Amino acid sequence: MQKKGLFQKLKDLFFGGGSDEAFEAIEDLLIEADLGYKTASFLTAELRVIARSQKLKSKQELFVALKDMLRPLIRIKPLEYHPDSLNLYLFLGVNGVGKTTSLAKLAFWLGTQGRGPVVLAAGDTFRAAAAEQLQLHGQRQNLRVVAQKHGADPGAVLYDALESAQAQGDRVVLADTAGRLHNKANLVKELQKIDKIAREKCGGVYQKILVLDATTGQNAFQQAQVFHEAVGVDAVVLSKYDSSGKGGIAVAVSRELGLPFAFWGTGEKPQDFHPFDVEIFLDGLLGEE
Ligand SMILES: Nc1nc2c(ncn2[C@@H]2O[C@H](COP(=O)(O)OP(=O)(O)OP(=O)(O)O)[C@@H](O)[C@H]2O)c(=O)[nH]1
Ligand SMILES: [Mg+2]
Repeated sequence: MQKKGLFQKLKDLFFGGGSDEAFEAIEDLLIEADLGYKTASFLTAELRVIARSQKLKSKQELFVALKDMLRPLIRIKPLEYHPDSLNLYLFLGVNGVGKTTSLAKLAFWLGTQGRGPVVLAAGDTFRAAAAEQLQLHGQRQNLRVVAQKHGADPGAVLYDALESAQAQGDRVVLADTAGRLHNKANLVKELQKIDKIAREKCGGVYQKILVLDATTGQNAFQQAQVFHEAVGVDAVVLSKYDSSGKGGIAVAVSRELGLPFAFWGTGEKPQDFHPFDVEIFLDGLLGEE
């Protein structure tokens, strides 16, 4: 992962200790790092107050202060899981963000934690070959896949998967969804139907996992807003963190929408999936001191 953190960029800047220009430059860097205008200006204003009151002058001091301010803003949440009940994780996100891959990675991760048995539900009935893609993941990990034909009702697929998991005593259902329908209103309506079935039928832990692509910047923020408003999001997976120099979008999504991050994806293989770690994240975002 070749990342140039904010601190290196800060070092490259002309820096007249504590000047207005310096704070403007910091704000620009934060915006550039995908923290969004709102969070960037909030942080810069706070940093200015702290720098004045504590008489911070050096880049090093400002860096530490910024890191201390960011730390509590990032929400993280371990995956909710109950060993004695069914655990349903419904994967949400726009097309191409990494839903299906993240779902397969979570299946693998659950296996490493001794959790399962896991069954996969091919809830993306919209995109041709989506079910086949999931079947392939199922084969590779030796997991059962519940699927129906292309164009089937995704709610019915989920219902089937839950019923068969309950009948067979499976512990986990990982359900895929379509990232794109004919339009946004359709997508929202469809998700609300799926959500209703999940709530009524699951009877155990039910978590909606939103996948956000770390490389898409501010766009990811808007996606989070749409999905959260539509059905409510319980936890976020930050995918493609390996290809992103920043991942700063996690700060804005945490602070402005209050959504917690559970995992990040660092590649295409099943094992490229890790619980979200704030310190590693901050080091990646800000760079080493
Ligand atoms: N480098 C990298 N690539 C990833 C990661 N996660 C997913 N991908 C790749 O991103 C592409 C899209 O992933 P999918 O899992 O198919 O995305 P999706 O959201 O299910 O897409 P749709 O089904 O079309 O809505 C694939 O080529 C994945 O291999 C990641 O963490 N890092
Ligand atoms: Mg998919």
